[in-house]
Amino acid sequence: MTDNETRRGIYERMYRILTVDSTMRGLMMKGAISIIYYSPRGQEAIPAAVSAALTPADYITTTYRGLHDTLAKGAPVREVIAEIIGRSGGTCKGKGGIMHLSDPRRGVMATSGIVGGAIPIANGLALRCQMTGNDSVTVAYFGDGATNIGAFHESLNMAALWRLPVVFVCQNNEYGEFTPRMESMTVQRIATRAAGYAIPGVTVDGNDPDETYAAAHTAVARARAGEGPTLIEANTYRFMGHIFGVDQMEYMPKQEREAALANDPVPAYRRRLLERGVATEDELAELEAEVNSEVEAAVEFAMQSPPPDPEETFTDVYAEAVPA
Ligand SMILES: Cc1ncc(C[n+]2csc(CCOP(=O)(O)OP(=O)(O)O)c2C)c(N)n1
Ligand SMILES: [Mg+2]
Repeated sequence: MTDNETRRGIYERMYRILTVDSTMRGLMMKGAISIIYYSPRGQEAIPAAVSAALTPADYITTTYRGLHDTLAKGAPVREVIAEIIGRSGGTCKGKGGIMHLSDPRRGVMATSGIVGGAIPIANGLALRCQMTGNDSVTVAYFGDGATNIGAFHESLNMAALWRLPVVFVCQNNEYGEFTPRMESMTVQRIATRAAGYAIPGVTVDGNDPDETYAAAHTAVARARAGEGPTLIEANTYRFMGHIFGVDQMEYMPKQEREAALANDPVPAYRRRLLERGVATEDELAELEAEVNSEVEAAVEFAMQSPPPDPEETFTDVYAEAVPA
């Protein structure tokens, strides 16, 4: 059972993600910024719930569509927005952008634009923790399409064999770019792929934060106890097309998309919190007002932050040479 404080924390993360996402799209639409942007709209519940099962010392790796994962892990909104628009105040001084966003101080260790590319990196982080007796757990977030990639299968095999403290979280949004999922795989349930590696595979409604939290909590506890990895398939839907504004979503059946939009996880969870007496209308309105101000101030900070100095081109790129 998810306790009430955890639930309010999950809703706050969901609302923050929603607000940052709609703000970014708004800035693009009015021409204030010009960026490549992969909207996580519709997928808010997954990292909001998974993060509730993590500590600040735990790690994540993610993908280009990882704004929600990054914010949910606790990266500050102002530094994240500055990073996405390429400003020096960003988490990577504006040199990473959305495709390579990281914030190691908050456990956001790597973002990859290579589909499946950050999954083995999660194994590496977990291996280091295992070898040094550090009890941090690493969550690897990736999409449904990534589960067709060799790196996914190799990573599950290795993590299973070495009982690495990893939780593999597949955000199954039913599309890989413009291709419906079932045109690229034969398995109905991605979680069944775990059986090939003799690890637990769990399918959850990724739009239901309580169900997702329960599965994440079990998987994180298992990883932390040295019992090895879990594959969680969190079913959801991508509301906005692959790259925001670039594709018009003609390949997504209208009815399918409308049904998904009607099942928007953010207002649905808000209703649940009110219905179950987890929070009052006033409390939620206050929380939302605070997040709105936070995001407004973050945009101001980011827009005023200068672009990176050309001098920065060669900093943070290569590791310092280790003396022979
Ligand atoms: C190895 C590799 N192959 C192809 C691409 C091109 N590509 C970028 S995103 C994407 C779709 C991935 O779909 P999925 O894993 O479901 O993630 P989603 O975008 O739905 O979050 C593809 C094929 C890539 N970036 N890397
Ligand atoms: Mg997908």
